Amino acid sequence: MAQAGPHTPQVKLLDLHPPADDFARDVLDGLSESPRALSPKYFYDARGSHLFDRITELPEYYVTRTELAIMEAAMPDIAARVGPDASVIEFGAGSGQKTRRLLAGLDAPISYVPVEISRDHLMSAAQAIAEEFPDIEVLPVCADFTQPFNLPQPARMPVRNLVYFPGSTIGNFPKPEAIDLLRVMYTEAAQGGALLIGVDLRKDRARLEPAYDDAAGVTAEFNLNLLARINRELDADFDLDRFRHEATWNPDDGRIEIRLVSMVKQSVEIAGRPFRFASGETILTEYSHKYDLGEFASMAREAGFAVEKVWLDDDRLFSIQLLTRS
Ligand code: AVI
Repeated sequence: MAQAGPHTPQVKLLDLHPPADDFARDVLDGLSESPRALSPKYFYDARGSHLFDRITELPEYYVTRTELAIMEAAMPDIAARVGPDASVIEFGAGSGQKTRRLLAGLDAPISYVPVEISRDHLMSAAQAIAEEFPDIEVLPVCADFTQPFNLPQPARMPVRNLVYFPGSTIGNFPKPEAIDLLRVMYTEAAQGGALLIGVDLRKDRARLEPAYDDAAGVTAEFNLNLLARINRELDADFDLDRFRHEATWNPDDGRIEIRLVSMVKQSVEIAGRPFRFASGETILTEYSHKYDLGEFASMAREAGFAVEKVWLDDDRLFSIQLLTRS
């Protein structure tokens, strides 16, 4: 966590004590299912987070740079539509460029409320933002944002809440869960509030698959790190050379599906329990849904939102959308 110096604004944590993940239980259960599956939330240990940062800079991974470019061009319009004295509630602790661009570009936002389950990550990100934006009250909340939660009260009353969910992370949730999450955002936006969300769009297989299976092998390493993490934390003996990364576009369900494929018939031991893999057997590790604009608008509508404005890049790869409570 960042150390507070003599001139560093203090940020006050609202700790809602989310229940800790049970990594061991989830891994043993997920690998006992048919087909086998592991949650993508477990990608992000220290090594996985570092690998994800590298993914965002890959030439094939258009997502991050396209969203930033849209944001850059749209910022004056976003600021005009949101208006002055908003409270920005970010789902996830963003200390990245997008959050900074938003806070710098809005008209005098009064508070910034990052909501994140990892306390350490939350506090270091919140402290960094507080140092950079001394005029914005930073009020971190430690909570599981998939469930409704209480918001802290800023010292000054905001005109409206702006929930912020960039990166197309919404795409990593199965569709019914994505709609449930939009409903939580609707609740947190409160009366008169809005949601600013990054949504990746449907496009050709030829563009999508390399974005999730890059030539340098960083996404493969990111996926395989999940097995390395199980080895490190759960006393397991996965041989990483006997599994390979696979990313395939499923046009029917509109999603990239990421798996680990056992390259041989093999047995692996995890916390004393044997797991037998046939040659070619897979472990599903992630979905990354891509939506068309009409499909996402109807999901938003199911959660109570109306689409006020969509900003796109020239190639229509990605969208930033402003949804308002209807
Ligand atoms: C975090 N999330 C939006 C990424 C995505 O594009 O679905 C995760 C990712 N997985 C592999 N590459 C990127």
